[in-house]
Amino acid sequence: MKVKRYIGKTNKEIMDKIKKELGTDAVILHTRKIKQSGFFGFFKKPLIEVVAAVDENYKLKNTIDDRTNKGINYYNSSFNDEINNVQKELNKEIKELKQLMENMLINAEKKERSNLSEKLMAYKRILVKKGVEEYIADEILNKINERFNVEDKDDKSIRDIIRYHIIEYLGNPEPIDLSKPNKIIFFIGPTGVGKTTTLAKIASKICLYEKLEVGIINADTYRIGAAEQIKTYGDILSIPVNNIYDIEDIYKVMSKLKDKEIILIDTAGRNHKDNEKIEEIRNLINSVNNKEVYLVLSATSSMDTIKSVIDKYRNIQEYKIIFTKLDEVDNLGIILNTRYYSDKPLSYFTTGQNVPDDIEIADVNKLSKYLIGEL
Ligand SMILES: Nc1nc2c(ncn2[C@@H]2O[C@H](COP(=O)(O)OP(=O)(O)OP(=O)(O)O)[C@@H](O)[C@H]2O)c(=O)[nH]1
Ligand SMILES: [Mg+2]
Repeated sequence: MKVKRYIGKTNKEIMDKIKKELGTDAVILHTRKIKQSGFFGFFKKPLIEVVAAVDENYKLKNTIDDRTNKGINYYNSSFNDEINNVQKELNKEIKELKQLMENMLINAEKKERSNLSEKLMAYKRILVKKGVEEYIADEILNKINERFNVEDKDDKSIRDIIRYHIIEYLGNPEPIDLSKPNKIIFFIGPTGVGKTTTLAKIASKICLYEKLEVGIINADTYRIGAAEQIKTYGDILSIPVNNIYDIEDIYKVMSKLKDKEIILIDTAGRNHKDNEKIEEIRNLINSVNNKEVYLVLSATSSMDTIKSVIDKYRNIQEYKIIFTKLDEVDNLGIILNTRYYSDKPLSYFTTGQNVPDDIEIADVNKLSKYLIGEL
């Protein structure tokens, strides 16, 4: 340490000197005023004494500290990067763990709610594999679980119990009621599901086996070729086919067909997203009495599509469901799902392109066997 004494008249004068000699790192240790000696000194301004010091190692230390700080900062920044990475990893793991725990809780809750015995769980797996939605399988099996002591039953009894329940859920099939005369039957539904083919199958069955007088109205004048397609069927079956272009045409055509006991009306395939066209069909249906409406759905559709079709046709209050193209799919669970979702009766299943053979009244018994893996 270097210590030095300075005397001057003003603080500024002394400070400038200290700065010059000791540098800006100097510190003031002590100051005092000194009276000047002698008689004349009494009238003079006192002088100022300042003792200043500087630590000669200070500069070196500062330089070292500076470098050390930089080192620490560098170390800190790479350390911080590492911490950030670890933090990110941890956050990711925490998120995954949270998800895992939530799933475990949901599963535990489900299990608690369903509390299915292993025997019923095995059937749940079969039903789901056959395309039945999980919540529907759960509902059916939970009901059984609540009512029966499944543990003391053999396999056959359990299978029967489940099958009877599925049959109940599928409901009784409701084909066309031919006991009342002058019926008007509408076939509606999305494009390409098999409305015209199904109408032709039903028309020929009624002609051939029921010996009833049948007339056909084609309201599908929208698609080129549709009129020809149905006219061809009409010609083969010797059934008159009349086209209608708007709702007023139906009055005239109906009077022409006044002697027919059954009138089948084919409608244009409507994109279920086209509300206006569905409204047109609804108006046509509402314009007549003594009718039955069949919504034709293809088993090859996805459940989401079927749900949205059913939602769009909700303003048509009474209808029954025909499922087509069963021959093209493996998972017939979609039929049980649709029945559950729409709460509308099933009527016919179609199983191929052959007219009139590939159609049957919806066989819920056979379907129930299939759904539990017996067929
Ligand atoms: N595999 C199979 N094909 C079928 C069945 N029913 C109808 N089809 C076929 O499906 C296609 C469409 O049948 P259409 O009867 O013209 O269908 P649509 O609903 O009238 O069609 P649009 O009038 O265009 O809306 C044709 O190739 C039919 O042969 C069925 O049960 N199984
Ligand atoms: Mg058609």
